[in-house]
Amino acid sequence: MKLGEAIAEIMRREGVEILCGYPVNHLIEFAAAKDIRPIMVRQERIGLHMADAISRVTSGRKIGAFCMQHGPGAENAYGGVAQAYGESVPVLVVPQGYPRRIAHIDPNFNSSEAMRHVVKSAEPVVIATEISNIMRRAFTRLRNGRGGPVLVEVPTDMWNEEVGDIAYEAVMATRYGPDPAEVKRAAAMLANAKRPVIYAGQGIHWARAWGQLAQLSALLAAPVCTSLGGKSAFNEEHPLSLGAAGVAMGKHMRVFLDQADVIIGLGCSFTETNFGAKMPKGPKFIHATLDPMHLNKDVKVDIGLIGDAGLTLDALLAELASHVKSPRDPAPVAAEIKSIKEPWLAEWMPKLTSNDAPLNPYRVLWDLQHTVDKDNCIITHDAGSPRDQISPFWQSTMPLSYLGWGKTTQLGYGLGLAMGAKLAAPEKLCMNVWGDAAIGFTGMDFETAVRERIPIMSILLNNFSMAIELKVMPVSTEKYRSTDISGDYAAMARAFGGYGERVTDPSEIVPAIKRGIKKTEEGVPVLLEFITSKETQVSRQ
Ligand SMILES: Cc1ncc(C[n+]2csc(CCOP(=O)(O)OP(=O)(O)O)c2C)c(N)n1
Ligand SMILES: [Mg+2]
Repeated sequence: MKLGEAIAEIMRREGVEILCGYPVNHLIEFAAAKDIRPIMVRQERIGLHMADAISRVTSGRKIGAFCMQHGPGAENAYGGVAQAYGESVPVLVVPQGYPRRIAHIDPNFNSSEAMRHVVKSAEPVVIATEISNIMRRAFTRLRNGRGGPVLVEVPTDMWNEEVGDIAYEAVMATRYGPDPAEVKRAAAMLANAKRPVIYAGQGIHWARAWGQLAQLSALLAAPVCTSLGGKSAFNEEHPLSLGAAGVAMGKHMRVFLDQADVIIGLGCSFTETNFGAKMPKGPKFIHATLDPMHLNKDVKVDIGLIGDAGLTLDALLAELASHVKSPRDPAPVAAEIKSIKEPWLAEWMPKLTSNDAPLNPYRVLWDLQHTVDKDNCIITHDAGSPRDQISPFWQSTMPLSYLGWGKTTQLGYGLGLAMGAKLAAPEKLCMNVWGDAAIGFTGMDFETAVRERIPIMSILLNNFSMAIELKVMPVSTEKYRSTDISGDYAAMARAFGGYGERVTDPSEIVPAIKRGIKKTEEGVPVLLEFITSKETQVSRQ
């Protein structure tokens, strides 16, 4: 067997069904021969974002994979790899490498070296017959511990080297759990807390520990908030939900975090970021995370629980049973949440239901939320104001129905996520919400959605501006119009063979969404371009 065939065969045995990529990388041909569907993108970053979503939507049960050319392809892919790294998402990345003869000669881009700081591990193939060992290491890292891109670089002069027969079996995914003594301390601290708050991160999604999270909340009558990455880990329509933290959030989350005496972070890194909640100084912190490197990183913790969020929650629940005999009454906490949330929401209602034209972006997203079947959709935001306009108000109801992100915030990430989500969950309505700056980065890949038959519904909030930068760039805006942008993106979508519609009238928002959904059901990718005001108000807390 040739090296390329062996890699494709190993990927097949590992359950990889889709290889996102861009030529030249000979793995594309070897994979296609093994019935692994290649998805060809228009630029590398998008392919990584799609592979990322395949892993996310399946909680890593299906590993997303991406391959690209040596030199320009690898150089151009860097951003996508870095984004997956920032988000701790497992993705198999297989760059083609320069021929070994010149792989280490300036100025040739050497992926295993140049990407080392944005991957979980990077290994070049040096001896072809080692491929089973190399891929075993790679898949074991992809399936175990905290996620991240794992890179295997294949020098282009090696694809056809003979490796003989391979005896490769899919690797195991195993879990590890916290120190029982620390679990005991955590249970006692939680049981005695007067105002505990649960802060859930994306570790809940990877561990599929949604049920245990809900149980813990119910047992303690403890409110639950999430990071953006953890959004949808807890039903946000539940009376104990505080919503998700981002640049924007609901007032109730801020109040509860600030008044907590104990905050337990579950499956989160507590990373300090503009795109998450600022943690208060007062409370005690229990930190449950897969990665010990997270402990005491940005938040000083009192108790550390290292391990899989599901195992941690199982252990905590078992231990708590002796402290809390039956679920506590949630009514007082629920009433308090409501008493803060309702007036906050009422303050926003004029924007959420605005009849203005140009449209208010909050209104568009409010109508979207009330038109789609929320239980059967996957939605993601982008960088820019659209994120801050959707994240506090969109109440996700089902696990992984919202792909939140933002440790690093690349404009244009959302489109690839929506496309990857649709590939992994074809029965769901998959959407990305983005602004006109974001579409500038990856809009050309709407053509990929059309060509590869990936019927997503893309919601574009076009305000002909980088509105989020208006306050940052007042002089350059005034003198040079530096924050202005332009474009007719509905026309662009139609030019690519998709369904494109520009919406300017508030009464057309819902009918347009319905037309869009119908088109996706017919297999046609949709871009709804809503012409919006340069809204800059954000629910910062
Ligand atoms: C790759 C990249 N470059 C720069 C930024 C910084 N940035 C964040 S949002 C934004 C402008 C967003 O404009 P738009 O998408 O139109 O949303 P709006 O705020 O206008 O609604 C910029 C420049 C980024 N997030 N990603
Ligand atoms: Mg804009």
